[in-house]
Amino acid sequence: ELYPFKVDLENCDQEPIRFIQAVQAHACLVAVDLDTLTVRFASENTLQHMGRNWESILDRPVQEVFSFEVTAQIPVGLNREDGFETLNPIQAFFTIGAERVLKNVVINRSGDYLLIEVEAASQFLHASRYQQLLSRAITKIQRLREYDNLFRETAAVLRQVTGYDRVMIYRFDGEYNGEVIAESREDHLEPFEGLRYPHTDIPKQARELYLKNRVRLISDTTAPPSPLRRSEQAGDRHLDLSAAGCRGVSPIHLEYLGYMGVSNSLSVAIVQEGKLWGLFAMHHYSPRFVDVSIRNMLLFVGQIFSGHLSLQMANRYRQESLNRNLARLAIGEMITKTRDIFEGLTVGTHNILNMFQGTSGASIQFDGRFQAYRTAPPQEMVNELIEWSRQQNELENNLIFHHNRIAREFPEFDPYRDTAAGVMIVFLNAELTDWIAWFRPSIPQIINWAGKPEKEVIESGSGTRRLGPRKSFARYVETVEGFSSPWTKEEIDLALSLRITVINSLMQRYSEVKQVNE
Ligand code: BLA
Repeated sequence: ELYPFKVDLENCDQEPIRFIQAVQAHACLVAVDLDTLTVRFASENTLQHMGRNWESILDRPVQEVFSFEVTAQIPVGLNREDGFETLNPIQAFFTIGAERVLKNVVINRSGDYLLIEVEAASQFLHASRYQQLLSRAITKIQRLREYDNLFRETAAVLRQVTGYDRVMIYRFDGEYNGEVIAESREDHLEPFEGLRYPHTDIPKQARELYLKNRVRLISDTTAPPSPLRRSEQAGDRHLDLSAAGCRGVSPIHLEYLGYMGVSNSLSVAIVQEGKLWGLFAMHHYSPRFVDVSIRNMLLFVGQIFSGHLSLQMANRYRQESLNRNLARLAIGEMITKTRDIFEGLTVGTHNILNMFQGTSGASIQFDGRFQAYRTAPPQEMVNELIEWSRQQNELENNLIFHHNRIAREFPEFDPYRDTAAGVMIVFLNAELTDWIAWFRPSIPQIINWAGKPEKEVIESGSGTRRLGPRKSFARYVETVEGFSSPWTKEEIDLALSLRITVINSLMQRYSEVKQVNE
């Protein structure tokens, strides 16, 4: 069976997509057992891509199936533990019918097997043209100095060099929900920029695959996949296709692309510090095959982009932390000058209401006095929250509490979630009776989705009914609703250093008062 796992919207994070025993039509796959160097798996479409039907190559030694250009790349006596790297692609001729055809061969290792893929080699891609495209993309990216332009310009240059209809920069947040932060598209296409999508649209196991295999081509969403056939000698373990570019695509994802009207999708992982930061996500509205050399080029451009991004982020971080420290010091001076913590924290150009992006309100409790600013929830509610937060173990350094969806932990806050979905509290004294609290609104969610919310159920081939996109959309709203933007580590650190500044300014004030009295 092609898809032994029945996938629906509830279980798609469990779907073993590495083990889908089929390949996409644009390539064929042959798996060679490392111990015996014989073929144990072959996709049904080998005839079309390498001129031999799958029955005739199963259980044959690899030298009988591939020419010397290919077999020369396979080291003799390769062990399970050994690393394996060929320079992919290998160009080799195959006799297909009456013709000799030049093909690209890609070899990867999968446990005890070598996965050998054979696919078309683009005749139009001359080395000089390739060089030109690559250098254009890289020069452009490296010239970009403004963090904000980086994304839009990169999308534009990628579309220019690849000819895709739509190129998006898709960025993940801390929970792996995603946002299209920039795009370049054909004029007649509907814009996706600014749209957010739930983490369930790219399930965990799919995201993990991107760390191993950073380019994913889905060449034609309408082409029937080619099933993998196995030799009797292969046992009954499924072959792990993680490393294969032509790995068959999850039926639910094909359905999803279908709703978007997309025929082809190419994505490239952007990795920062070992974690998936985002994707270059490209769509084409007709099927198209992209040569492996171009895919490798995009992989490389992705790496350059990623390096440039780290650099820009570090610059931006340095600038921001400078600004933050200036703001903190200005607040400290204002407390000293006004001799009033309430005024000092709130009246100056720099104040606690503009210190953190997106602050909707704040409250201060000091020395038995309480003040609320802007849209802070009512005093008695805030007091209850403070009381509750004091008992939380996760009170960092015993001084700070923060949450970006407080109503989930403390349901009494549910009525205030539009303006106070997120909260950060910093306690000023060890008794936890004096504090500053910041509130953040929930992030407005754009009610638009890649699926079609109006479609309720989908009739699948076998007569079983699957949950359609509306259900997924409802879940999307549920997963993203009621969150504020997260409190970052830098913001938490800033709140803690503000605390020290406030205490120092207060001490300075008391010592002055003391001096005057003496
Ligand atoms: C994979 N889902 C993906 C990928 C993207 C998205 C980019 C990577 C593969 C690709 O490039 O097509 C999602 N694509 C998007 C989003 C946009 C886009 C959000 O262009 C926005 C503009 N997907 C679902 C649900 C399930 C699901 C509900 O929406 C599960 C029930 C599964 N998505 C799913 C799977 C994959 C995937 C299994 C991996 C496909 C593969 O690599 O084989």
